[in-house]
Amino acid sequence: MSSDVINSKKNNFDKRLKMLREDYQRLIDRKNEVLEKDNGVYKRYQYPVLTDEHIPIFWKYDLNFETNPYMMERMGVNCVFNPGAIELNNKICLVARVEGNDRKSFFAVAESESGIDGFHFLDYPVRMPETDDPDTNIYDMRLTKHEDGWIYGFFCSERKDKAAPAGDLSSAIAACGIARTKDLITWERMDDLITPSPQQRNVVLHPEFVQGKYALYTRPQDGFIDAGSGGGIGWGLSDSMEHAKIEEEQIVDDRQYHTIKELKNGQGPTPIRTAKGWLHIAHGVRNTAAGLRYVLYAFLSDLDEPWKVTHRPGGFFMAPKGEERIGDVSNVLFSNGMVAKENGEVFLYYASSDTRCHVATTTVDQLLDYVLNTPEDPLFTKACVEQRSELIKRNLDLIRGER
Ligand code: M1P
Repeated sequence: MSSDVINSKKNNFDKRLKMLREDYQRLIDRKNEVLEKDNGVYKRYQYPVLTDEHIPIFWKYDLNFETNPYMMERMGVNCVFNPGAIELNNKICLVARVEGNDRKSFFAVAESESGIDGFHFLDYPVRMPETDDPDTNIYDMRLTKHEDGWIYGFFCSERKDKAAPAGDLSSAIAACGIARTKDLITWERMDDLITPSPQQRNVVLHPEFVQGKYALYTRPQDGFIDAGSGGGIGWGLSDSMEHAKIEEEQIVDDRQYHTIKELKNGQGPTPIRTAKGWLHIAHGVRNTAAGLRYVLYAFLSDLDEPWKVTHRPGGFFMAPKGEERIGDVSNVLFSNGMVAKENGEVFLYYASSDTRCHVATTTVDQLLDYVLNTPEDPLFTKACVEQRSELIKRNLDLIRGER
């Protein structure tokens, strides 16, 4: 190759690299704006907090001109979603689910001072140790700062179903993987959780011991996608975290016909302790002609007996809106990360359509007001209309009285 050709290629290489670096930096430096319109319960923001474009250039490109003269992307990233969240060393850290172009998900830590913008990934993804049975795919980490002093990551570990007939390359088994850390960088892997259910996803560790044991929210399910005869948010106790085992699972929050959680539901982030009870965000799923629709809902459970739900606001708390509706798996909102600051502010992290991560901000007071004062789903249209008519009448009496 003539030196002119080499020089021109090198120029292109340098130009592309400069452009990529500038685009990346602009994205990281971009301020996020709160959206004016809100429902009084939480505020949404203009931009997602993490996307595939937040992935460092050096995770995707070979930056050496000798081995990558066209400055091609070598190892692409498809999407960044379903982040666990925690406050650590005065920063908000997200442990996101990063999915490579090869469909495998892995975890990566991104941190930010504000919690609403400036999220950037640490240099390396999490190098999660394996058990004796390697995970094909891992995802959806829930982070819990437990009173035993460890930060636990509970996540889904997916493996091929070895009992599936030859030719069935889709059947899989979902199990709950468990690891612990002090810094989100070095992780110690424990045994996978054992429960009476054949499959588990959406398992979350309660932050306090209950009856002297580790307490877990579970999601028993018969199949990989279908809850089957199982489903609902379950609850169980385990003596140990090194070899976690739940002997008995009881249902905390069941599925119900013609509700937002008819098909399945799952505990979201680790619940928040409040003066009035444990505050939970969960996801509910129903079927539609366009496929499954995932929305978020909230409920409150008893402080001493967290498996007893005391308040169940009807309907969804948050549903996909605008661009949130569209992505790899459209019409999905999913949340497995929430941070409650000491001053009562709450940062709820959620992903839209299995593609990108967002934040919504609110306060413990607002969330409590929401769960304590939103009426339950009365399950029948006539009762729904009566419920709404009572509100209308109270308001009209008020408005007319003021005239
Ligand atoms: O695709 C939507 C979600 O589906 C699964 O959640 P669940 O087990 O509750 O149905 C998970 O794969 C989750 O990651 C995904 O966002």
